[in-house]
Amino acid sequence: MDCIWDTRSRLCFVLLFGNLLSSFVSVHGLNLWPMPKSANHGSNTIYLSTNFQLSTHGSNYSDGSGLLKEAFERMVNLIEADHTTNSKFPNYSVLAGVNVAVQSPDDTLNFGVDESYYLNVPAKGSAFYAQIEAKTIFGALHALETFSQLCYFNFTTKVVELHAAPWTINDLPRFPYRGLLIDTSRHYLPVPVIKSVIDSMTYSKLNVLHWHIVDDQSFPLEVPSYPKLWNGAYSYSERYTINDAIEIVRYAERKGVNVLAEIDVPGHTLSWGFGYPSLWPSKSCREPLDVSNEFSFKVIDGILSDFSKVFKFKFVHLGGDEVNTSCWTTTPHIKQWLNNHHMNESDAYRYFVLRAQNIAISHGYDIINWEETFNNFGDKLSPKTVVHNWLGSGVAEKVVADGLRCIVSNQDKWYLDHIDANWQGFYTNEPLTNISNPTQQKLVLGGEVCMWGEHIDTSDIQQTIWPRAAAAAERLWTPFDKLAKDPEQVTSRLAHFRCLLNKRGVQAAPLVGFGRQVPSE
Ligand code: CP6
Repeated sequence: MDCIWDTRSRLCFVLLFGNLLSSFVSVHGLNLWPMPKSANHGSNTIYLSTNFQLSTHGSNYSDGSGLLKEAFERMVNLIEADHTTNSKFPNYSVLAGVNVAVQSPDDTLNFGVDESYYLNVPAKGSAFYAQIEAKTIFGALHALETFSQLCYFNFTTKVVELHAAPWTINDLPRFPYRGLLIDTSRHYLPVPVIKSVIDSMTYSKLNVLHWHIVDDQSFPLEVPSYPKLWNGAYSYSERYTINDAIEIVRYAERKGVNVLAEIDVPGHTLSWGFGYPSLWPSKSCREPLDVSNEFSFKVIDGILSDFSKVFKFKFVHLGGDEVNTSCWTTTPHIKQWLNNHHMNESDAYRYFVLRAQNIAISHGYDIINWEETFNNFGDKLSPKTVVHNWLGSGVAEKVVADGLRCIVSNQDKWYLDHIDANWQGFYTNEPLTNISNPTQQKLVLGGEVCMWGEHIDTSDIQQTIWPRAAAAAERLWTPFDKLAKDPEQVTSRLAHFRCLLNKRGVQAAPLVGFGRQVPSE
């Protein structure tokens, strides 16, 4: 029985009805999340061997770093195949293992890596194997996740069952960029918490962790080039060493998750000045960064130089949002500088953002900037810019019409800190709204749900992210024509996925009525 039988739900009768229905027609394995591009199945039940094996016959991938072996062992743990004590099933119905054939020997992750996979689970044979085929190891990791969602531990017979075999699944993501933002400036998040967020992302095939590292409130990350930036940490211990950052990136990449680092400039930078007060316009007016001071750009250059050794993702995020330039016009030496350079406030904002872009490009990055940069001077942005929407709907169509790339995070739908926003809104947010030209559609790289940190911390981050982020994850993964038009059609499948998250130790909240989501009456 699935745990969607949620006695805390105020709308429990709705789920109860759905659950009674689904218990009559329930076929374990039809609850895949996100839904694959194509999935065909039969009606046989097979049983996983107590000695379930990984083989790599036909693979060009050597797994020198042990990434596949590790992923396989994680998967075996998740499905509790190691709890199996029953081996009294006829050989022809016992699945001996999974064979993984990967075409590319390369295991470096980056933007646009091929994530497609083919998964076949036969219904019978003798000592038979499930077959995974993928272009890259990262497609194979998604296939193992899908395989795990086909498996059920039967507590009566004490065996892992796989229902509705044979299965043939062909799958690939609709969008290459499927992100989740975390914010470690407003509340520090310990390294193990960040790792657990990364783990949970892989369950719904999200592939970019956008790390909003620093902001006004605190500067937790060590920057070797400018070590005093760290003085802006909340406390002695609420810090990340550069080795912590390396460890987080390594951990994420081994699971197919890219880490997008952000330094938000020139606004949102108050904490930078605790170590280097000359970055503040004045002691009493402390952000944005002093545009008249060459040191501001030297520090950005130092940070991005250090970043380029740690954060290997194609993109770095340079923020650029919510810039209030009043400190620039009220501080005499900056006002003078503006006059000397014949700039007004908006000229200076543009000058700052474009200079920061050039620094990032000099370190080999493409840039992501929040949408205000596009709204104010889109025609001046580098062609290497990806515009990150957040203010509302409608900007993506303008960005791609101008030939720039875009990521969608409109706050009316995809801001997780809006705790009254329900999963249905997350599910129905369509990144390609009003974009019908195929060339322009390709410029929408995907989207991202944002878990801003002002009002959450370690104690409740996971229950605030999940299950709503999973609703967005299906929107970003599953082909448009396979997405439910009415989100209520996926309620029981999402409820099932949220229970799976719980079972795996992720504190995902119920779909309705408790904690983060108030049912709309
Ligand atoms: N911090 C930064 C934030 C926000 C943004 N940038 C934000 C603004 C409005 C809402 C939520 C978050 N907290 N650096 C905007 C991109 Cl509603």
